[in-house]
Amino acid sequence: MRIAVLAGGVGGARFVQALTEVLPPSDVTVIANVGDDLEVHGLHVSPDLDTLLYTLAGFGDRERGWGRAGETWNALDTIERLGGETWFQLGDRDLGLHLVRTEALRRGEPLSSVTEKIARAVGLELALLPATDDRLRTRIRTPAGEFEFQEWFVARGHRDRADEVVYDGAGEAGPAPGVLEALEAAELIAIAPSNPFVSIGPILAIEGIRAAVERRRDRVVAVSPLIGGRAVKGPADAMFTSLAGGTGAGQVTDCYKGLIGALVLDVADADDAEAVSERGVRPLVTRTLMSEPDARAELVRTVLGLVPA
Ligand code: FO1
Repeated sequence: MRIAVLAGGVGGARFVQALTEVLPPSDVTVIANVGDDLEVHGLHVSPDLDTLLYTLAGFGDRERGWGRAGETWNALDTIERLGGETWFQLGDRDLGLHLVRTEALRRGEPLSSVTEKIARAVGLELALLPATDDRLRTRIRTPAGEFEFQEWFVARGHRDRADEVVYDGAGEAGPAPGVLEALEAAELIAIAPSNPFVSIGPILAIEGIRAAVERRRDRVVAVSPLIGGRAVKGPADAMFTSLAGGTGAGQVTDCYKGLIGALVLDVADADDAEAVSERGVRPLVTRTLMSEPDARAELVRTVLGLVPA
């Protein structure tokens, strides 16, 4: 079964990993967020693409959720000693990837093409596509001012209330090669349990992608990133409160208004299923915590069950 997945970093990577435990990886195309990309020490870093790459290739750091397992930090120590900026931590192993990518981008190679080469080099069999090859950057408006995504998320520890999320460049950005084709060809489009505002939002802010998802709405299923109204990790719940007015399943459904046919909810949110169906979306209730193997398998069965055999 061909499946296209819209995904952010950690939640997206775990979800795709769960899918490929059941489906042949060659059936899966991942369309990844690039809104939190940044330049660090002159290097282009694509945190969500890299979390997907590392996790799916089996060398991601499971505890941190980002970067590589068994990482060392010698370069970072040197940077610190020399008075450079160290708020965004790049490990020695991780640095190699950023060097290769940055060099290719400077030569004029598109992000999608260098990502494909890196994915093949680390042995991935699925297609990993950045949502766009164009510049798209998420910015967060807060009472303390407006910040680039990583400045808000990492440097300021996402403590400032998010009053608005801005997708800078989305209006001019086009889908990367292969993205629309994957969305058209997919028997199922899944939206991973990633943060709808900062992980999925930037992908859907690209008009061509949004329209393609909208057209296939009956075949689109989203997985809620909230369990019992709380995020497993990160600021999603706080963002739901400030940006959507609450952390219920109704608010999650509203984030994907006109775009999804079904929403997967955790059993802890079963009482909220009616808020989903009231909005014309089919609620599917199952366990969604992907750290538990049984729940992971159940989640994948539920998602794939949306497609008639
Ligand atoms: N997250 C942090 O909280 N602190 C860091 O220093 C940090 C460095 C980093 C380096 C490479 C990379 O691929 C990811 C990194 N992340 C770091 C994670 C990243 O900021 C976020 O998890 C994602 O952007 C949100 O999806």
